[in-house]
Amino acid sequence: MIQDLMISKLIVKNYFEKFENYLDVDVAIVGGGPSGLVAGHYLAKDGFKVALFETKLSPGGGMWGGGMMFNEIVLQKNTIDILKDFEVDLKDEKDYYVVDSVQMTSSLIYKSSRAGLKIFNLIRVVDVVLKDDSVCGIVINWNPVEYMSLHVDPITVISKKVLDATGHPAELTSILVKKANIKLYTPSGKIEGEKPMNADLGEKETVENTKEVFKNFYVCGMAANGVFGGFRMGPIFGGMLLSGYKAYKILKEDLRKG
Ligand code: 48H
Repeated sequence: MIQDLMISKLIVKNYFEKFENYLDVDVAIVGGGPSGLVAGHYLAKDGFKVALFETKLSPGGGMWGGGMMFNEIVLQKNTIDILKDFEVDLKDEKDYYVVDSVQMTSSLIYKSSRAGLKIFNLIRVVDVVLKDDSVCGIVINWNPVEYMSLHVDPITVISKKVLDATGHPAELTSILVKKANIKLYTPSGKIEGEKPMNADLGEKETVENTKEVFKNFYVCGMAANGVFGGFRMGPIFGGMLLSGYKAYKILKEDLRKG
């Protein structure tokens, strides 16, 4: 006979074991779009302790919907190594690959989770922990609490590094700039703001702009372009994967330096 009480106990026990273990991590990734998932996948695969917090029910960000809800993803050929790691079916279209967006997105989630990335959905990151002019954690709350503006205090996750992968709004960097009187490592010291559409420049800039933007605080994907003033690129996703991969490489090196 199935025991109702046991089902509840197993959910609660396993969730809280996982949650408690991931309150102190090497990297806290904020946002589960393509760039954050790719960064998390490779970091976890290398043995780092990484938690990804996604405010929505489903991670995947802007990848599910392809372009204008046509659920196909276009990627440049230089993403082949990453695409192979995620084992997706590629349609070869001369200079590009095309992948079904549902397969691509679910593979990013599945493979990163299998690699050891701990994904916490329905949790919104609402602040950073700042000590001695250095970011050393994030502040989290349940999405519905934030959504309904309930007066419930959040809790803290301690992390050696924080990666803002929140997409176009660069939400966490905005919070950091608004609340702490600090200068970012951008030309103006502030958020430069995303530029209009230019797929070619936008794709290059996404990778270039993936870097540390404040002590222990990094940006990738569209957040990187928003923060450093890059162009948007529309529905092409190579730059997002390559940005996530670059974030992984930088974070790995910086974590090893200590
Ligand atoms: C927890 C949060 C919070 C928060 C946001 O937008 P994304 O898909 O991000 P990227 O940068 O990996 O990919 C961008 C791509 O999807 C895109 O929009 C492109 C290529 N646009 C080009 C163009 O020209 O329009 O994912 C970000 C994720 C989302 O799932 C959010 O729900 C989540 O971050 N998020 N999670 N706490 N405070 N803010």
